Amino acid sequence: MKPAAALVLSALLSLGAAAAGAEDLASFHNKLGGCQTCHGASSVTAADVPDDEIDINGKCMTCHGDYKKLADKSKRFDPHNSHLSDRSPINCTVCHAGHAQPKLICNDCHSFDMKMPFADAAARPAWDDGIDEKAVAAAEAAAPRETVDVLVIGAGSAGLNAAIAAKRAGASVVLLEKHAYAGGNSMLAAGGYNAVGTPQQAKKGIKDSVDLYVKDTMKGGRGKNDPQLVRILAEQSASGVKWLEDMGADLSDVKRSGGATVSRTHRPHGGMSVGPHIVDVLRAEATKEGVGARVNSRAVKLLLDKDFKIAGAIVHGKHSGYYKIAARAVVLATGGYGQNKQMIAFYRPTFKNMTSSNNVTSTGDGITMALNIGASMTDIDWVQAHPTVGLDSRILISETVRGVGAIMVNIKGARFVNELTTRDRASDAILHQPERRAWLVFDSDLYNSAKMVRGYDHLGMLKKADTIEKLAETCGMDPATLAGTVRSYNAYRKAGKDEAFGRPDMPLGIEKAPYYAVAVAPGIHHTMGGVAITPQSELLDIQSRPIPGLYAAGEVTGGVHGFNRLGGNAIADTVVFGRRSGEHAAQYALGLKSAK
Ligand code: MEZ
Repeated sequence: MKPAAALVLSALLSLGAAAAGAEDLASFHNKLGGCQTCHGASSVTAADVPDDEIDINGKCMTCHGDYKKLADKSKRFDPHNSHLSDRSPINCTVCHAGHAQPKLICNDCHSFDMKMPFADAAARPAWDDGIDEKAVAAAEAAAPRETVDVLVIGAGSAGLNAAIAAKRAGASVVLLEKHAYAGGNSMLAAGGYNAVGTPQQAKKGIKDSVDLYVKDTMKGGRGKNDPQLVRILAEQSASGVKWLEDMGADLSDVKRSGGATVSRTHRPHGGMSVGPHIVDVLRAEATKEGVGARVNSRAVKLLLDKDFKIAGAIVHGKHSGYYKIAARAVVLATGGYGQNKQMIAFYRPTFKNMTSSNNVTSTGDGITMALNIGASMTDIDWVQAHPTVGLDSRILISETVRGVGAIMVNIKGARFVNELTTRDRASDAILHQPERRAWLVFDSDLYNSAKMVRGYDHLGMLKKADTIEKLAETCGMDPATLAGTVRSYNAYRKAGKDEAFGRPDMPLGIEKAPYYAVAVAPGIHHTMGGVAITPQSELLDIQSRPIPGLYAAGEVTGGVHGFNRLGGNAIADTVVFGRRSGEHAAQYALGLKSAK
C-alpha cells in the first residue's frame, strides 16, 4: 500500500465508528487533504461529480483496497463478502455516501443491524425524494442536453431488453436507472421464466402448447387478461429464452409453477434464482452493446410536442441536477408500484400495511408520469399478494420451494390448501388461518437440491430438527398434528393422488431427516395493472389512441396478467415485451429520422 493510502486507512481505523460522531465521510477525508483526497481536485461542485460515481469509487479502492480485501471472511455477514464481486454493480458509494449518512444498501431487502463508520445503520433519505417543480420547469424551458433515438426509462429486465433490442435495431439509445445500479425488481425474481416449445421441454418429454400456456394464463388471471397480449407472450416466450441463452444465460432447468398445467418455468440449474442471473447477463450484454445503464438518473416528467407526440423527458441526475433529453421514442420500463405505500393505500386499501417483496425502487414513477400526460390505465387496482414472503421480513420464499416439494401447514401443523394453486387463492387461504400466517415444511432432499433454500438458511430463516415431532415443537406447532399431516401427505404421494387438497404434483416426499420449516405470510409482490398498451407495446391515451413514439413494457403495463399473475410470467413478460417495445420504438424513431 502507498504510504499516503496507509495513512488514510490507519487514521480511519483508529478513528472508529463511534468516535466519528456526527462527522460524515467527506469532512473526515477533507481533514486528510481537502476535497482532493477523494475528488482529485481542490475545488469541486456537485455538478463536477458524474452521476455514475465511477471515478470516485476508483479512488476509494485505491486507498482501501477492493471488496475481496475488505471482506472479513470470519463474519457470518460481511457486506463486502456478499453481493459484491467484480461483476457486481454495487460500489463503495452506494453504502458509504460522502456527504450524507451512510446506508446499508442490503437493508433495502434485509434488516441487518450492522455498524458502519460515521453512523449506525440508520437509513439516509433517498436523494431523489420529491421533485423540484421549479427546476423541472427550468430544464423544460432550456435546450436539451442531448438528443437520442430511443430513451429507455428503467433498467430492470424489461428496460435492459428494450435497450439491447433498440440498439441492435440501429437506434441510438440512452438507458436511465434511478437507483445506483441496474437490475430493478427483476433482480429479486426467484422462480423462473415461463416458456413453451423450448428444447428443454422437449428433452424432458413435456407436452405443452401455446394454447395451453394461454389457457393457464387466462385462467390464472380469472379471464380478465388481454387475450392478444397473452398470446404474444406465449408465442414469443421460447424465442425469448433463446435470445437470453445466446447472451450466455443458463435456463436449462424446467419446473412447474402454481396454476400451470405442465412444467414450463425455465431457470438456471441447481435451483439458482433466475432474476440475479439474467440481470447479470443482460447488464453485461447491454454494456457490450454500448448501452450500459446511466445510474442515479431518475426520469421525472415525460414531454410531448405540440402534436402530442413524445418528445423526450426531464431527468434528475444525482449530481448533475435536472436536465432535458430529447428523444424520438421513449420506452417506459419503470416497474410496478408495490413499494409505494400511498398508491397501495389508494388502489388496494386492504393491503395497506402489508409487507412487500419488491425492490425499494418499485414506486410507480412511470404510472405517475404517464397519468400526467393523459395515458390510459388498465386494471390499475389489481395487486398480487405472494403467499410466501418470510414472516416479518421482505424476503420472498420462492414458489419454487413449493413447486419442488414443500408442503404448507398452519400454525397447528395442518395442511389447508393445494400448495400449487394460484397465488391469490393461496394468499387468501393463509389470511383465513389463525394468526394469518403459515409454515412451509420440507426435508433434506429438498434442502440439498435447491440452492436458494441454502440461502434462506444462511440468513437464519430456517428451523431444523431431526424428527417431524421435534420440528413441530421448535416451531410451536402441535407435534401429533404435523406428524399426521406428513404421514398422510407421503401416503398420497405414493398413491399418486392428493386426496385432501388435490395438489397436482408431488415431486418429493417429506421423508429424509433433518427436516426444515420456514415461517411465511402473504406480501405484496406484483401490481398487475398499469398503463394500457397495444400489441406493439404502444402506450394508449385516455381515448385509447396510441401516443406516437411512447412504448411501455413489463410491470408498468396492465393487461398481460389480468386479475392475478402466474409465477414465472413476470420474467417472460419483461423479456418478450421488453424486447418488442425496444424493436418497435427503434423502428418508429428511425422512421421519423429518415422521413426528415
Ligand atoms: O414469477 C414469480 O413471481 C415467481 C416465480 C416468484 C417466486 O415465487 O419465485
